[in-house]
Amino acid sequence: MEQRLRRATRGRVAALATVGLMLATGFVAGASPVQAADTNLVVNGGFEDGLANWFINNGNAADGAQLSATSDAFSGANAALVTSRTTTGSGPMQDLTGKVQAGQAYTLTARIKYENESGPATKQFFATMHYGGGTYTNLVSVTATKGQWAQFTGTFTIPTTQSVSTARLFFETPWTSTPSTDPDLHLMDFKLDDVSVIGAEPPAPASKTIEVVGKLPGEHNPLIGHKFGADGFGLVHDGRVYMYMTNDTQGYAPNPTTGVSPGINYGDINQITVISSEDLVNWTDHGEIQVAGPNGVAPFTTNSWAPGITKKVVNGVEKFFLYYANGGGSSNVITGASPLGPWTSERTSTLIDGRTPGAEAVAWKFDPAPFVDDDGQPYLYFGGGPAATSMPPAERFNNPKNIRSIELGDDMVSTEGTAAVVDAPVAFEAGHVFKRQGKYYFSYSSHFGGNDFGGSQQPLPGYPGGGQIGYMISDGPMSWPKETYAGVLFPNQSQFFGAGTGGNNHQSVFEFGGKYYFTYHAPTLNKRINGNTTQGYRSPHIQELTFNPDGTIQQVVGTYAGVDQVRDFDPYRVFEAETFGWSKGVATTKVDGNSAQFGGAAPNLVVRDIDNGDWTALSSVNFGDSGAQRLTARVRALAAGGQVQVRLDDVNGPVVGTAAVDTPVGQWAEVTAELAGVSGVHDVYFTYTGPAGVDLFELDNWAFQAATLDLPVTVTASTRCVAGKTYVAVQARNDHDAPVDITVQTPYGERSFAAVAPDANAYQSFNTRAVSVSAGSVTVRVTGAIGGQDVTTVRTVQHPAGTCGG
Ligand SMILES: [Ca+2]
Ligand SMILES: [Ca+2]
Ligand SMILES: [Ca+2]
Repeated sequence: MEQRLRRATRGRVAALATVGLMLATGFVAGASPVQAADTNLVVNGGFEDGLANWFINNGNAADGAQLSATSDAFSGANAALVTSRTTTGSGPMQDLTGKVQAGQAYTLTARIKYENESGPATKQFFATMHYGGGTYTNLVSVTATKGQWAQFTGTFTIPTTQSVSTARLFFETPWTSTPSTDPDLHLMDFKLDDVSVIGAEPPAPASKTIEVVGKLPGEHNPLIGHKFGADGFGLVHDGRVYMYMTNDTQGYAPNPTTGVSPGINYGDINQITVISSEDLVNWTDHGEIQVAGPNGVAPFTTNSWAPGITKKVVNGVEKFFLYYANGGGSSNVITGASPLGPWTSERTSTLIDGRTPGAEAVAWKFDPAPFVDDDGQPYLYFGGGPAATSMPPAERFNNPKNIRSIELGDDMVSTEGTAAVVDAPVAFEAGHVFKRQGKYYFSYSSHFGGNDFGGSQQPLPGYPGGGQIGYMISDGPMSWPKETYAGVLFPNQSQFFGAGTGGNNHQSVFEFGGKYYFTYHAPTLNKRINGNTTQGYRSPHIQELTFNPDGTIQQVVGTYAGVDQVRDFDPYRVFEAETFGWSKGVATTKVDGNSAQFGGAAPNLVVRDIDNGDWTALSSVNFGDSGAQRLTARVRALAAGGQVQVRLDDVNGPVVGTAAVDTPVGQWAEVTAELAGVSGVHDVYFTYTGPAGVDLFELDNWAFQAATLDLPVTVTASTRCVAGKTYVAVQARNDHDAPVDITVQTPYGERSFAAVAPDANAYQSFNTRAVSVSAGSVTVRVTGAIGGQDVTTVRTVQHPAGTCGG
């Protein structure tokens, strides 16, 4: 095998010497390649879909170059053209992460051409894999003749010891440290076409499904048990609370054998997770927004941490502005047409960075939190990290002045003026502002001391200790002198949740239904998976926030119990199956098409990884007095013999209805369960059964149908003869426990009775004006209320034939 690792700097020279020895063969051959299936791992290798799936090598900041489509193709209508190369590594790149495997052999082919007039007569090119960090391996080489398409053909075997958690293929010219000294030789434009990497089929991705019950029945924290989410930021809109979170699940990779994931790597995270609820206990999973990265809404950003969101009417249109940290170096914003998107980027560069006036001295220009004042003026709070070394150690520790406030433009995607210092004591990060009764509240996370903050120090009396949420109260949104400090609003979460749950925190505050709520995170789900040795995967929590008469905040106590459910769940509608109070053993995935519940452009998810014994549950569902008669589920069967069972109040409670998932495998269809005895308020458990060891089905949405409400009434109809004419007599007895209105209708007349008392009769005898009548029908219409709901019951009964004749 001829794999060569090269460091971007030192190691690379030695590696290239070895590459040089291989040039005679034109490619790098594996000694005994593993026999591979005939699968091409490269997508759009012929560039016939333009630049889809391709991007310019952005492995280091200096690799900037331009990638465009060109009609000068080796085959088909398109090829790729790379121009404005600044390093030898500047070239077209495709991410093969998750596709290539260690120990496997692959065959690589591609066509390449350069034409620069002042370039050399021949030029060597490499196909190279970037395995992350400084690890690059040249895979295949070709020496091209100027103006002619040259062909890469070679095999390479990935060493069994090579980590492939990052594997990005790109094309380049041989490395040299200062290519700008001879750009004609090193930095020529080139064209690429017909790229293929053929080998073993990509491995099935390892399951990320969380098998433990991460949110215990009856408890309301963490908010969800089937995935992680950090730095939650609450937004209230149209009677729902939306929570936007750093997608901690993105890099979660539990070992298939041990179940333990490597520690969280924030560099993996470029998505924001969204969940929402109208009751603060049952949460709907809206999936992830692909914010950053090559395929992100804002592809000029790399990461999306610590979201902050607000809404504002701009030019007559209500829009949603989602701010996020692009790593530690900058902050950015994307725009949503609704809280669930669709999302667009109005900017082509980051919103907050080193050029932002007043932010120059901020070490970490991250954690952006928006706030729109009552007069419509928007503000952004951001910043954190080490204090300036120019300060005396005590000041660096106690008043690091590392957080800023700045006015946003009316468009919400620009800043105005100069950022002002927020002099928050012992500040670290996570600034956030809300307003209550004319006062502004700034909360933030405090630092843990150490070299970044002037070494070992004692906080001033009353100042927060490490990893706490402190707060300040001010009369102005841009005025935060240290004197506005008001205390610690939340101690470190490990005080409440114990070993393995420490670390820094990130909070938000929102008002919902007249109460204030405090959001924070804690790795409590991680702890339920792995015990006290957690790997840093955080989960969202909410507690109520209460105030003293003087406006100060009562210190929040973190609990698994969480907050009260603010309203019962309404089952009589279509609602997404990805809505849980609690769950076990399931995962969710985004599917094509819109949400049946949220409509518009809202994403839709389905519940997957449903095995025998898995379940999902809803808290405090109100079926009303008359109850539900049927459950409808939209399902896609994946195996024969699956069932959805409906149980009340406990996962082992009696089954009150069963839907057989007997629909064609692989197709979406509706199944129903007839229900018995489901009325009043209950927790509802959907328990899933079927053959063991296979995924049974996927679930999209549910709907309960209310039982038909009926007012009890006893109707009799008879005929009799009076003075030579036949009469039809109708009697209706009110069997309900409250008065009802009764209307009796016959072909011979109609009569209404108001407020017929319980057990009383409405009676009317109608003259047919005929000697004889044949049998016919009469209609009795009863209106009243059942459980506060207006109900009309209609009864049609037969009367017999009647005659006065002999
Ligand atoms: Ca082509
Ligand atoms: Ca499962
Ligand atoms: Ca759904």
